[in-house]
Amino acid sequence: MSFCHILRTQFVRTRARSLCTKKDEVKLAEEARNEIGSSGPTIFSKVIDKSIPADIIYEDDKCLAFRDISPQAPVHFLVIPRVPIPRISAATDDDLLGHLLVVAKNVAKQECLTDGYRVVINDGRDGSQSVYHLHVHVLGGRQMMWPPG
Ligand code: DGP
Repeated sequence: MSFCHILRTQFVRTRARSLCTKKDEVKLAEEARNEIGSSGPTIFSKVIDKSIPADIIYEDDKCLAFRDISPQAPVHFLVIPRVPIPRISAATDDDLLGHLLVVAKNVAKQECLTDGYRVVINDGRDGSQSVYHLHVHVLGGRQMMWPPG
């Protein structure tokens, strides 16, 4: 780890302590670690290469969908590209983003979410992203509230 990375980690931790609750601090520290490693593999690379178990409910040559390990709704799955794009703001203007949404819609139908569902992409610190491998959340099976927290 370079000196700059250590400084950045300290900065994020200090900011977390002054602004946030303990729970937020833990999340920000985790994010800092992920951000430092954002050009490298995340836990989702291990889901893709199947070196860790996941409940995969759809896959094709560009992406896969699997159930979230910490579901926030009766149905909660993630759609991720096979290529490790760290976050949506780092994505290029190709058709991959559209494909992820098409797959999200098709798998939502497969999961019988006929009364609707929510599609979420968290980006970066303010978006509360914790895993720096682009992922589309699909949540359904209960009434969603607005505005989100
Ligand atoms: P986000 O905060 O938007 O970066 O969401 C990351 C999501 O990833 C979070 O809802 C929990 C989920 N997640 C993290 N690690 C794993 C894992 O190893 N397996 C599965 N299935 N989901 C994971």
